[in-house]
Amino acid sequence: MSFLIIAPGLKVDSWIKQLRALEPRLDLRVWPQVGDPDEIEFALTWNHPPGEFNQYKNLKCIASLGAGVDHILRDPALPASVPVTRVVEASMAQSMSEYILLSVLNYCRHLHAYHKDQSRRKWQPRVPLPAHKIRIGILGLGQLGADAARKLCHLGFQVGGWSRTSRKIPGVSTFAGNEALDNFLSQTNILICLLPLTPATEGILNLTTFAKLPAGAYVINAARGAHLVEKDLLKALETGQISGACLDVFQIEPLPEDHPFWDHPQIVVTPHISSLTYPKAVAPQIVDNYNRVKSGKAPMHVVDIERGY
Ligand code: NDP
Ligand code: OXD
Repeated sequence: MSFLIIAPGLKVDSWIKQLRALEPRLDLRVWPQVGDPDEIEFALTWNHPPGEFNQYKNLKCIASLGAGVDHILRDPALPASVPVTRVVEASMAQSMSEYILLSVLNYCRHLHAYHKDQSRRKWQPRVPLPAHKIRIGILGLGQLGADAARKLCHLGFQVGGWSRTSRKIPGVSTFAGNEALDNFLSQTNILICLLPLTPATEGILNLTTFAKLPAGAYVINAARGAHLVEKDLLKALETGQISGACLDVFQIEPLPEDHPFWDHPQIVVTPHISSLTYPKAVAPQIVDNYNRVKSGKAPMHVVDIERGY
């Protein structure tokens, strides 16, 4: 049973090293050196070329190299009967929570402004926004959102979270479904997007959503670039409805050199690093799934293709 890594543009040396360390006899191939396509039964992938999977007629599992699967499900020619899995890993939730805490505290303690002051040798103290007065709203209460919610609660913030189905997290006010969205937004000073990208969530960070937040709210998007209507954010910043944003993901990545976000004084840009997939941490669950599939068992962490996550 051959294992194919198909991740155009990504360095996969450390994946190969970790996979081989766990399974020395793995018949591992790296796209485009595929060999006989009929031998490929397991594919580990990130941003595969659309239609690619159709030539592997014995494929039994398509494994995302990350937590998100939008890069797989957007393929209109995706074979319908092959299970798609994703990464679920505690270290990814920890890493994302660190990024969220950093961004929230950066905003509340005005660090972004102090960086600018420092470059001008300007001494200008600002009053911090106290955690207990700030209401944070997290879109998405899954592996990542729930962890961030818990950690923000520990710091003393008022935390709310929105999900598709109803969730319970101690100390967090939870909201479920589209009918609860407006109420959730009206109570949110810092809006954090940790949703999967699906037809239902694409473009959710738009002018209509921003208008439902209290004036001057802050936005953090660490999910997918297509959640944000970028021109709407620029408009909302101009009117003051949104006071600033921290963005890790973009419609086009890498963010084009001439993109207005780069120079915007109220936007913090990071290059899709909020939670990286570390091969050493994740290879065991990939190999475990490979072995499950090999012995005829269903893989773990299968996504619902219809639902989109
Ligand atoms: P999960 O699948 O564990 O959680 C998704 C959450 O979103 C769930 O709470 C789900 O609701 C909610 N949700 C989905 N659709 C809707 C909807 N239509 N309305 C309301 N809520 C909805 O995902 P993760 O937490 O593991 O990851 C989230 C995303 O983060 C990934 O899909 C990926 O795109 C992104 N990501 C970004 C990274 C980066 O470096 N920037 C790194 C890793 C992930 P319910 O609980 O009811 O199912
Ligand atoms: C992921 C990501 O989905 O890194 O894991 O974006």
